Amino acid sequence: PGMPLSSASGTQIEEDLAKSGTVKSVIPTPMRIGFLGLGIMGQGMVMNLLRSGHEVTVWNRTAQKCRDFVKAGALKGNSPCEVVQQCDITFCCVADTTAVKDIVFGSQGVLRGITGGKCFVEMSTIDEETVQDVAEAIQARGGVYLEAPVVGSRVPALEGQLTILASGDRKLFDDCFSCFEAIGKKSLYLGSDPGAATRMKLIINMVMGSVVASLSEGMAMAEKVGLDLEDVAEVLGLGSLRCPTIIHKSQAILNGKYDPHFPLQHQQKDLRLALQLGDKVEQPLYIAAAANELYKKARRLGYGESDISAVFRAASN
Ligand code: NA7
Repeated sequence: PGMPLSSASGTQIEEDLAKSGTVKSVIPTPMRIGFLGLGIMGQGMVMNLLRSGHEVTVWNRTAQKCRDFVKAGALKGNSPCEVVQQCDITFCCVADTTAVKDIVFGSQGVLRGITGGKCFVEMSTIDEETVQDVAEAIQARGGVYLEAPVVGSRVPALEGQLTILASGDRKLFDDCFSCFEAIGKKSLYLGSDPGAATRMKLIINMVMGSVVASLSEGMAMAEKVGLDLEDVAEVLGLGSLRCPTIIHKSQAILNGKYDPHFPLQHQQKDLRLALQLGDKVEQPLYIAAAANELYKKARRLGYGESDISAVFRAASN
């Protein structure tokens, strides 16, 4: 527990981790853990799994992103299939539905490695239908399925402060205990139904998207009517709107610094998926629908890979 990273350290992600100063005492499961996807979220999660003493085998489509993790003690798999074969529990956290389908159903994909009892945990935020397809395909081969999308962006991922929303196999949820302890501050089991955690995640991110879109419009209008954005940010921070999202995103807008904590294109994807879900159950979503248009415009302006706070550029355009 609390195992230090290897002496071959000194990577950017380890410097970030060192700054975070969070040390948890976790008793790591002896099960072999696989992790597919070393994007912004995967990087923080894998480092925290390693730091707490888990044995982790990583794979990422762009293989050079594995390098820092191998230096920090991870093993490297050559394909999703190989990772699943070598591990007891394999987590997957990648961009979107297309990425998940490639990784699960592809020729060297997860499914090819699934045999009786192998466990797969889907952490990407994707649509409900794909979640069902993946769950059924894994189970049809005798595998065990859990979905566990997380709430939180780059910094909570680095600090092991994510909120884990899980649904699917209960025993697998319990077996993930030490992993969830390492990456999160709280994990919730929302039932055995694949899709429940995804629905929760989409609602949470829908609210987030609307809040940040509204902040952007406010800041854009403030600029137009001749107010100092620094004053606006200060006033926002003094009242009941004082929360991490409003504070951090208003600072990002103020400084014009949009390095991605939560990529804007993922926020727009989540709004799109939430709108689809609303469509299915005839829930009107006026605010989210309008916010979605603003994020779409921001993507068109070239801010897809920037932080969601860059939606300000669409509002002020
Ligand atoms: P990032 O930082 O945009 O990273 C995306 C990851 O997904 C990255 O590892 C990509 O690999 C991978 N990816 C994207 N497309 C594919 C395909 N087609 N096949 C395999 N791998 C792919 O995302 P975040 O870490 O911020 O977010 C991950 C999820 O959590 C997402 O659903 C969010 O909404 C929540 P690459 O390095 O580009 O080769």
